[in-house]
Amino acid sequence: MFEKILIANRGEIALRIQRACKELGISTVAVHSTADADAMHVKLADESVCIGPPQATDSYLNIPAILSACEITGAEAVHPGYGFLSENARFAEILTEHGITFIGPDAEHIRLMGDKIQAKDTVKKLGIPVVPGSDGPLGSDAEAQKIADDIGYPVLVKAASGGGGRGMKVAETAKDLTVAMATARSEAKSAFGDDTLYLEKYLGRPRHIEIQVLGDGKGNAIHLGERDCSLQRRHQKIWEEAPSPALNISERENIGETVSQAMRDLKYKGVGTVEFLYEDGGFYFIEMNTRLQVEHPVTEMITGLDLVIEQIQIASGSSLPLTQDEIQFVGHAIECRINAENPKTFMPSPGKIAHFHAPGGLGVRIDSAVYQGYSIPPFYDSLIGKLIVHGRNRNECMMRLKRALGECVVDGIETTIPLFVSLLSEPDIMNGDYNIHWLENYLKES
Ligand code: MV4
Repeated sequence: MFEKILIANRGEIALRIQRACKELGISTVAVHSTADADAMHVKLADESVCIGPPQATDSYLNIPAILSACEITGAEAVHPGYGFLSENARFAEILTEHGITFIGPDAEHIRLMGDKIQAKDTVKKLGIPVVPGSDGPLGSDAEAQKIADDIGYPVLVKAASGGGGRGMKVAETAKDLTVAMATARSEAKSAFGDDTLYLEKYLGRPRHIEIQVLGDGKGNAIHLGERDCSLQRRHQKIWEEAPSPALNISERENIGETVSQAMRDLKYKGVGTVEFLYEDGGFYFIEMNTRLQVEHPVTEMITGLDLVIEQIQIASGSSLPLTQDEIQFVGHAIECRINAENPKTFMPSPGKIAHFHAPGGLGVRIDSAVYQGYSIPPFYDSLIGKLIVHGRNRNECMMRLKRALGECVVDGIETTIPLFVSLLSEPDIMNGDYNIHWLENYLKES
């Protein structure tokens, strides 16, 4: 096992990773920008290294600075968290070349899943259901027209280097397709330096359901059930829950086993998330994330596993400690993302937290790195904490969530807490009856 891990991240996830390290008896190195000198992840680490100015490109994305910090402190492994360098295959390779362990999948798998066409092609061959569409990159307009005619309109033009909703265009008719392709091509070229496109049947009212997987890189892999992440605005999830209100036990077992088998075949290492659109009882693969995700705690709450501890043990060479039949799903969990934003306009609201009180009690978890008197810097994302609530069933979980939200005190800045209080009295939310468009429609109407 490692003696010292460097955590190449900030905020709540840096703390989350430190907690796992401490429970494993591993000492921690924090890195931070000059804007984060007072941040909690720096205060709680065993050691810290300043790696640059506030802009993330100069600090948290600065590979030479992070390598130097490993060198100075003698860290043997790096945990990238989410965002920043977590899905940068080149970073994983460079660490390996320097004899430092990247806590995550092999660079080859990060790169494979970063190319959305290759990812889809690979998982399809491994038996995972995908959205009907072009097999491979789009060529001429005429070729695209033919594929679209075959699968039927509406279709969605996507960028091979896109993901997370960037560079997508819907075409309702053949006439729209020419425009959609031209627009998508030029947007993809300037955003990713790659104008490779592909085409899919457009699903009109799907849910976003993702399967959590865990592999040891030796051909063992299990799934930890799904998370329903349909409640989102502009591709930013705000509420995630497990299990999905839409699935029954056999649907879960079927998709879970299909995904696990594919991960065994790939010899996938570490945690991963296989994302699906779910509509009319069918699953359609869209992307795979090769990192720990923001919403991993809902899975931890219903399985009792610590995903970060699992990541570290697997990175140090351990085999999967559990078989699929040893995984038990207990109760229901919901995560609310508490952002420093106006709850109606979602305008960022950085500044000083004048008063802070975290909720508590049975089944209530807060993952946050803020404290009373802390000033939220304007340079990074606006997530200031996650409230995760567990109950024996969805109803108990919702009642507990309402109670916990009522205990929260975050004064001095605006937060998304009032939005969650409103959502809890919406019949569709109470019934679990929502899809990926529900929140944006609700915000338009209210
Ligand atoms: C789609 C889709 C409908 N049909 N693909 C957006 C992010 C990227 N991961 C894939 N996305 C979508 N792909 C087909 N064929 C609708 C979306 C989509 C979406 C997906 C998941 C969560 C939120 C979303 C919001 C808008 C669109």
